[in-house]
Amino acid sequence: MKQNLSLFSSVSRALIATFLCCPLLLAESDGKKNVLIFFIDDLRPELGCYGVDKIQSPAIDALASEGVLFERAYCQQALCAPSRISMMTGQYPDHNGIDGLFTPLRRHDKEAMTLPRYFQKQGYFTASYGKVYHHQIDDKEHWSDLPDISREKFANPETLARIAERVVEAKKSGKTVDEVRAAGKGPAIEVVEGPDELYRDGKVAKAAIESLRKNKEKPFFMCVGFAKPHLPFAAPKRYWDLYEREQFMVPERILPEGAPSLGVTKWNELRGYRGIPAEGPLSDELTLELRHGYAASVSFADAQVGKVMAELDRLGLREETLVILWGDHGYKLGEYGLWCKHTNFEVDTRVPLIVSAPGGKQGKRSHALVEIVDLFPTVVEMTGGTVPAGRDGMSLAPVLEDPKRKFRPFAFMQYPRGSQMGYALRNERWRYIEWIKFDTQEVVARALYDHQETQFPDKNLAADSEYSELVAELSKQLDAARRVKESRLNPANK
Ligand SMILES: [Ca+2]
Repeated sequence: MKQNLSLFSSVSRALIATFLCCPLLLAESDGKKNVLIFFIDDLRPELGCYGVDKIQSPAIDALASEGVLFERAYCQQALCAPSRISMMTGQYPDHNGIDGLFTPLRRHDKEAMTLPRYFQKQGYFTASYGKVYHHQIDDKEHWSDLPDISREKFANPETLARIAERVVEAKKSGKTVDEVRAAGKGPAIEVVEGPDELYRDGKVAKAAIESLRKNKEKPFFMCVGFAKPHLPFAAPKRYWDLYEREQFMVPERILPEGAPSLGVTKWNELRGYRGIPAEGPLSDELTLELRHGYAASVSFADAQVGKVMAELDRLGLREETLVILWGDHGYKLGEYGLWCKHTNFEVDTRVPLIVSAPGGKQGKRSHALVEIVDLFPTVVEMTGGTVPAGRDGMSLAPVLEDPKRKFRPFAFMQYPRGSQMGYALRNERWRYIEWIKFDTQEVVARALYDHQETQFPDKNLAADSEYSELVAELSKQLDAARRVKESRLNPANK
């Protein structure tokens, strides 16, 4: 069957589209379709295919030209672990119970249904390469292949030696675990000449390619996670050389007027790296260097996607493989004077998402509001399966068949801070956020941002009497949305 299909894949895509008007039909006639999902860490939806020409992302652009690009996809929480677990379970963080970085899924819930577990049950070869779950051991019993690929963040031997010295020194002087970890952080950027395999992502691409060759006869569910453009912005020099420093701008560094303090961070993630001041704003020079490094890291990750996709094509597997690429959350690069993620702002929660289904729509864009929890039912439905009960997401298949159609009335997301949970709703125009105390369920802060014209509105309108009716209506909708089964704020769970 696979051999026949590899011949089939050489036929022009136009012909294929004529034969197969509906992607779901292919799943039914074809038995088990493969699934390949790229997880890209901290990737903003700023790529060539998202209309940002200065970013060089030819491989992801090519994938977008072979599928449907979602302009308005939102993660469930702007943090690696909960975002990825919500994707893998198809459940909101309040439902699966994980809204922090330090809880592996299976330690929390041995019975949870996840995509790898589902596909293992369907007889698939299930494989995880690189940063897929935040905790690599998650779901280890449900992966057929889970190699331990080096997690080294730097390639320069001098940098590695200095880090090792600092760690030894910190341990000797009796520092705490956190202090030792802090001592082990290196610079925020690195430029080294050499092959991609100097870095983890290059090794991950290689492992995925070798696995495709080895396992091409089996139906596979393969997750390939690239750790760039996550900090440190470390990539081979040729990716830095794709850009001139002068191409980058220093963004407006002013918080929206009236933004609640709960809604912002001190971006300690970046501050922990060498060369970054412990407090206060970054200089223009450092801002531009980091923005350059982020772009270089995006192009580096993009090149790894390209290598895996080229192998998929070369092996003749493209026409029987559903390919998805998504980013686990957005990212601030100095906008609002802030860095990294960890908020409910638009820039932190809007993510890149591309779904390329064999026989499906090519080069289309959807403006439908969709959520990352929607991927679980989408992948199951597109491979001809039955979606297990208890998912919060909805299959995107109708949008994939008609990219012009609407989907959700709003996207829903959350972020915890101290003794509050911040819940956010994003509809066609507005972003509405409530910070609610866990114990009393009191709303302690609200924000309303108008995104009609911009991704970076400059004012919180929640207290403006002109918008009181709108705030009341959005508050009602948000309240209904957060009353999922296991919500800590759902009175039924008290
Ligand atoms: Ca991340």
